[in-house]
Amino acid sequence: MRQILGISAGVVATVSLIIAGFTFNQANQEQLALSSDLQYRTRVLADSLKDSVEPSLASRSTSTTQRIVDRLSANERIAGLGVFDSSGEAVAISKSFPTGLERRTLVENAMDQDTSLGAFMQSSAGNVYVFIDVLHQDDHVVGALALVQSASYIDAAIARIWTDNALRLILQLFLFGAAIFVLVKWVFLQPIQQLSEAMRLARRGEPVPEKNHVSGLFNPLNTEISKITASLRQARAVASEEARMRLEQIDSPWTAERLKEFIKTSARGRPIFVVSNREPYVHDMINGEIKYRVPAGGAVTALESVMHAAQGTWLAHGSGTADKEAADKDGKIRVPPDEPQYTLKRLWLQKEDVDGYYNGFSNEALWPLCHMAHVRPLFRKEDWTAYRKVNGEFAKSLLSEIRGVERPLILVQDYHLALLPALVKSSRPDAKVAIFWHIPWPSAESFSICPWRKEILQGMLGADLIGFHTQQYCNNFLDTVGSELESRIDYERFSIFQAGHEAQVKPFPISIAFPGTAEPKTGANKNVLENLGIRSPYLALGVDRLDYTKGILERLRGVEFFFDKHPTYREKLTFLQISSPTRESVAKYKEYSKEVSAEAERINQKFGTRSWRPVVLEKRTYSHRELLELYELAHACLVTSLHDGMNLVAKEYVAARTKEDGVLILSMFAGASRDLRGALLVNPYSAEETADALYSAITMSKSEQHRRMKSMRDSVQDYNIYRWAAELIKTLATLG
Ligand code: ADQ
Repeated sequence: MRQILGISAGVVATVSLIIAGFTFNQANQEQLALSSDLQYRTRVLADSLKDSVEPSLASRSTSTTQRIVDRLSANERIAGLGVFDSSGEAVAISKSFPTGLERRTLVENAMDQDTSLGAFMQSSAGNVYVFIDVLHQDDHVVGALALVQSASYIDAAIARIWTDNALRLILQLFLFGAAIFVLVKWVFLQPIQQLSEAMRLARRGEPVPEKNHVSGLFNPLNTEISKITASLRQARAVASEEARMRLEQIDSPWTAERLKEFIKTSARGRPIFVVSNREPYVHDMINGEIKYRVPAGGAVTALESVMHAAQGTWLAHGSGTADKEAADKDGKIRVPPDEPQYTLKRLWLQKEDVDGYYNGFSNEALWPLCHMAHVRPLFRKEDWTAYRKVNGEFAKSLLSEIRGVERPLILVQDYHLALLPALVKSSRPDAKVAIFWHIPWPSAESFSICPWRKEILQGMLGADLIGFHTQQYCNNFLDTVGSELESRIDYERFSIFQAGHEAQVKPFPISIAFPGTAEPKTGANKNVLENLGIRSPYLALGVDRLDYTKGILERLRGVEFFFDKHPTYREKLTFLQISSPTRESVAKYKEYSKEVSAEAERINQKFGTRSWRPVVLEKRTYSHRELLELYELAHACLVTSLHDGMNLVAKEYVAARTKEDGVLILSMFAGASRDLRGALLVNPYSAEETADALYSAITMSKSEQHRRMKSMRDSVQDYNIYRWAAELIKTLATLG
């Protein structure tokens, strides 16, 4: 619309300028013509009057002259008539002679030059033409005749030209404007919109309906669009065929494309449903505009690929400030928003339920219960009630989604939804349900302190498949079930049988997208460090959510120990800790964040100099790109979690080290320590071990760095996120 208005305004301005130019010219010519005509007529009239006046002036009869003047001025075309003697004094003057004229000067000038003179002047009677003719007797100047003719009709004629043309202009503008509006809208804009819709459909491989074919001016493009659609379809078929062929080659790396093909064959068209607390796309209201973001995390990347392939439904809690506005009345929205592939169904929860279910039971009870980080779990009855209620709401929503869908495959994510598998299976035994537990599973003794342990286990055992990151967590789970419930455990098959239902327990070590999704590589930007005030030759890095399980305080003590033990490295090494704030409404997390700041400050006070801070603490969420730059610049990365299901930062660091150097210092209590054998393993509780590992990392030979890093990169590439998803789906689908 703005473009149409812009074009119309441009045309209006141009037409107005042209018409104004023409009108100006026309008015000038008309004025010139009328003026010369008046001048000519006045001169002829003056000449004829002169003959009557000259004799009376010669006889010096004032009364005769006056009579003649009165008689002659009765002519209605004459505005004034006067006779003057040789000294310029009026001898006789008509009553109607206009006042306010500079006639005397004109009269004197004419007599001095002995020639007739004329001029347009303003007078009491308006615009007039004054003509002075010199009177003679025997070739001597005896006086002058002043003839005044009204010229106001010329002004009126000019004004009429301007008004007529202005009216014509308004009419033309109106007609032009309307014509342009219609022309641009119907002839250009509408076909362009049709064209862009046709291109969008073609890009997505969907048929372009007849109504999207443009006609008229753009008609030739229809053929081109058809050709593009055909080529795209062909390219997709070839890519699909190639991917299918690659599937046969066991050694080829797992990619998003390979995963898609794999799912098509292994799921055999069975619809896939993912259920998680967190949604893959969050819509927020920012400065009055709805914007979406993708929350960080490996699981989202993997499950996104699954959803792209399966085109299923993802059910999650709608937590964004504009989630409701962005979704339809059922809470559904097609995502990714730029290129819809699957449906995200948002579930709306009451704030007090979220407090109890998420902040309370999930994060203050189950999280510390499953992590051995020596933070006491808080078991509140009301949190448990909210947890059960919300799990019930998820079940209700999911059941309504799978109504009428035969043998759906359901992937439940994480410890927020432990009760969901049994709730779903009791209504839909034909559904195949997997639950993947992203955090550790503790020992049977540790778990036994949970007042609602049996209900949680029963809920999980409703699933057909229960996945953990490591074999150790699977073992712990089997032990826990063995000591808490009446059941039969088959240690050969790693299955638990209860009332005729089998739940298989299996490790699926989660990973990252490696090789990563195509992001242009620009090389590390050293300004990043300069901006943080880091100038030391060595950089050690930590990247975590500000969570007490990540061992950030213990890591800082390890760094302190390092500088105590190796003072020569002061001012040569900086430890950069990037920590994104997390779960800020939970008291323990607020406290932890303060403690981390205080500890960093204390160490900086102890060793810092005018130009160097040993610890740089950044408390904010970094973008993927920014993290990648830091991973590329860090000589060592410290992942010293007190306990961690897997830890993706360790794998991200390894993936970023394309030159196959750098050293990973990894907690022996992180699941990743099972996969990344090239890391320097430490007990995070020992500051001395962390300090020693840091020293080894900084002094390690290039060849050893290369040997260790290469083995870790090979391992992440071999078991990347796509393989994780493929194994999970394959195992679930083959369960029946
Ligand atoms: P998390 O406890 O969140 O995940 P982790 O596996 O390390 O831990 O994943 C964190 C993700 O957040 C990484 O992708 C990392 O890049 C990103 N991240 C961390 N700090 C950041 C910051 N400051 N700015 C930006 N991004 C940041 C849980 C379990 C883990 C398990 C995963 C997946 O606790 O053990 O590996 O799920 O199953």
